[in-house]
Amino acid sequence: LQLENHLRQALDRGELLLNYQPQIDLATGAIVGAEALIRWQSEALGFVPPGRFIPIAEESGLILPIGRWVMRQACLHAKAWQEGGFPNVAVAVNISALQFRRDDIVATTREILAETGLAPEHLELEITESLIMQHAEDVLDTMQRLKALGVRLSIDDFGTGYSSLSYLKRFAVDRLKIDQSFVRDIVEDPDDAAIVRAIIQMGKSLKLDVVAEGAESRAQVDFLIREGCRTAQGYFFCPPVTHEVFTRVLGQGT
Ligand code: G
Ligand code: G
Ligand code: MN
Ligand code: NA
Repeated sequence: LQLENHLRQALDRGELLLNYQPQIDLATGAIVGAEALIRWQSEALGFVPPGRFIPIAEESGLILPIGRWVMRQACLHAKAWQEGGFPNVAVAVNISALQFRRDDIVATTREILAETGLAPEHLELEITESLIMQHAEDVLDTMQRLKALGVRLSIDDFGTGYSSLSYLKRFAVDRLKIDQSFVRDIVEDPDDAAIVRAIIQMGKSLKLDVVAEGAESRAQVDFLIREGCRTAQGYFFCPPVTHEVFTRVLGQGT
């Protein structure tokens, strides 16, 4: 409850900020996007990791105002990258299941795009495979209305749930993000290698872009390139960094 009370004030106090992790086109080495990851530097509690406060934000409903702030801030930053000479860098935002079901996410997204002037194709919404697996009709309907706005949809933590192929087609998603738990051991573990290979192939057949998460070593990246994965993010390339640092990294072209 103490954490919840502090979190309630964190937005007003300006204690939340976004970090960005570059997404790399494996064929060219170019930065093609960035995932926004929230950080909380609390005056009272010090640094609180998102793994601790996001669940509380979800239980308390605070994820709704926080989620809107994240999306607005990410769109403003992406707009700044584009005006700074990087017209093709998109931003990906994590969306909680609660935002998806409880907030009018379609209206929120439309308003924020209008307000910030970001082109919809430069905004990607990451939803988890577990949300999709609940396969409620209204989730499907919301996804189709978001697609109609022109934003991109990706499935986060892909491989940890059991979404069927027919589903993936029906849902009109653009990208699959291979969960980092599979990428971690691709070099040593033949089962994980087989899973990652299968997801990449599935992406090709269904014409979905595939992003590998959590790439930490040259050997993992080589494996991904060999198997035809298009895009990756991970400590091997760059950890999540502040907006200022990300802008500098963009300028260096790595
Ligand atoms: O960033 P890591 O940096 O520790 O993030 C931990 C977890 O928090 C991840 O599962 C990530 O998806 C989630 N997360 C990070 N930022 C956000 C956010 O803005 N909104 C939501 N809903 N989850 C986030
Ligand atoms: O759940 P989601 O995929 O949104 O969360 C991404 C999480 O992975 C964040 O906590 C982010 O900081 C973390 N992350 C990013 N790159 C790497 C990496 O190379 N290795 C590991 N272990 N974690 C990473
Ligand atoms: Mn994510
Ligand atoms: Na993930």
